[in-house]
Parts: sequence; structure tokens; C-alpha cells
Amino acid sequence: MEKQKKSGFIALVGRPNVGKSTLMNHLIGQKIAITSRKPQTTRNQIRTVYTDERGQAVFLDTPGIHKAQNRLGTYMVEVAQKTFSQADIVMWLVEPTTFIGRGEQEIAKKLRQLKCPVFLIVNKTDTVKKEAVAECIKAYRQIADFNEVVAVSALRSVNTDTLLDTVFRYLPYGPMYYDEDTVTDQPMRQIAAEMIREKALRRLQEEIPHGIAVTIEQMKERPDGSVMDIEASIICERESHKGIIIGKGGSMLKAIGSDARRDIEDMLEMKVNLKLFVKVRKDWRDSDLYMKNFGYHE
Ligand code: GDP
Ligand code: K
Ligand code: MG
Repeated sequence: MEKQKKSGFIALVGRPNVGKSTLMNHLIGQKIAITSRKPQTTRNQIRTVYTDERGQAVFLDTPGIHKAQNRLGTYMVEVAQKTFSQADIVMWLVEPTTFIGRGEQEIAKKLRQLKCPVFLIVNKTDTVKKEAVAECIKAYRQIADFNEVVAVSALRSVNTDTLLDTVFRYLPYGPMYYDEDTVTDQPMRQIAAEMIREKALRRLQEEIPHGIAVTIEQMKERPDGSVMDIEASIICERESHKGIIIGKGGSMLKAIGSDARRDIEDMLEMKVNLKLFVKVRKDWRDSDLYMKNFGYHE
């Protein structure tokens, strides 16, 4: 008789830049969620699916819980809270420090209302001494109760196997929600858009705040299957930003495009012909219409 499988949803929460996307990518062994040094890279909820002989773990990456500054901010907080309610396990990722800020207090408050198991995951242990990790755990134990505490380095995949073992110990028996070779439920278009946005954020450094979005206008495979033609627009809030994104003689846009093209080619495993445009849309972050247009909705 075949052994019964386990399955369920694991919500990843934690302040921006703590390494949620990095951890997910390393758990499933490939790049799906984009990562960067800038906070708030992840806007929508991204599901990542890990399957092995034990069953299926579906990870829900969320935007950090933080004070909403505009409509987009409010939306992100709502997504984060919704994720909690769907979870079989909540994993709280933290930096390996004893600093507990207002954001952490907020998360702790939310976690106290949950009935499901909560894990504390201390990430980036490659950057500090063992004692610092122990101190960190002690500090967090004073503000919340945890069913499990695991120290990892998502970047170097240290202890991530232990984390998976722990996850499977807690998951209930259940059905496989996805095919065994599915790694994400994000449509290719959306992943391609996120990859372009990541490259733009990297290249633009601090020059442009979070006021950019990316839309895919066209994504079409040539009939002979040789090339994927993609047309995409980078949307910014100001004319002056447009100039920066395009760069001298188009150099910045070209660099963003070739960075993104390489990643998209890796993902699709085929040649990509990428055309990038830049558009100005004032106040898109406060506009419901544009948010829908950009895919920030269910
Ligand atoms: P998110 O905002 O929580 O999704 O964070 P990201 O996954 O985008 O990571 C933010 C930054 O932290 C990136 O530059 C990562 O490379 C880095 N990072 C993530 N995990 C680790 C880790 O275990 N060790 C170190 N040294 N850096 C990490
Ligand atoms: K980030
Ligand atoms: Mg992220």
C-alpha cells in the first residue's frame, strides 16, 4: 500500500529584505521569486511548491507587514493578512539580531491570535557568530511563543534541509494540490514582468524610489518555436524618471533589457527577443485602475 502523503500551506512572514524570497528559491532549488537589496520587491503573493516523497509543501511568500503609506501599501498589508488565514504553518523569518522594532511587535501581536503552529526562523546566520544567534532567539522568545525555532542561512542553504524536515513533521495528511513538477502557480507573464522589474531596480539603485511597475504588452512564441517575442513597458511616475530609466543614448534601458532577457531565457529555456518601452503614469500607485491594470489584485 502506498504511504499517505502530507500537504499544506506555509506562510512566510517577516520584514522586507529578511530573505523570504531567497529562502523559497533555495528550498525549491530554482529562481522564482525575485530578490533584491531593496525592500518590498515582492508585491503579490507568490506560491512556491516543493514536492518530494513525503508530500507537498506550498510556500506563500508575502509582502512584509508594515505601515501602509498609500493604496499599494494597504493592498500589500491585506495580502499578508489573508495569507495568515490560509496557512497550516506560519514561518516568521527574522534577522540574526536582538533588535525588535515596531514592525516585529506588530507581527508578534498578529501571531498570538493564530491557532496554527508558528516557527521562528533566524536567517542570515552566515553573517554573525553563534552567540548572536542564541541571543536573537532569546529575545524573540520574550515576545512570542514558537512551536519550533530553526537557524538557517537561506543564501548558503545551511540548515534548510532541517527546516524542510520540520515542516513535514507539522503538515497534516492531505491531497497533492499541484503536479509534482510544478514549482510555482505564477503565470509566466507575471514572472517575466517581475524579472524585468528586478533588473530595473538593481540597475537604477537608489535613483528611483518604488514608483515603477512593469507590464507585459505582448508575449508570443514564434510558430516555429525558435524565439519568444516579448514587448514590455516600464511604468514610472515622472518624466524625469523616464529620462533616468532610458539613460544616455538609451544605455540604461538597454542594460536592463539584456539583464532581464538572460533571466527570462533561462526560465523559458528558449531564445527571447525583448523590446522594452518606458511610460509615464502619474500617481499610478494611488489609482485603483492602474493597480488592476498592473495585476495587483486577486
Ligand atoms: P525578502 O524581501 O524578504 O524577500 O528578501 P530577499 O530574499 O529579497 O533578500 C534580501 C537580500 O538579503 C538579498 O540581497 C539576499 O541575497 C540577502 N540574503 C537573503 N538570505 C541571506 C542569507 O542567508 N545570508 C546573507 N548573507 N544574505 C541573505
Ligand atoms: K527584497
Ligand atoms: Mg521578497
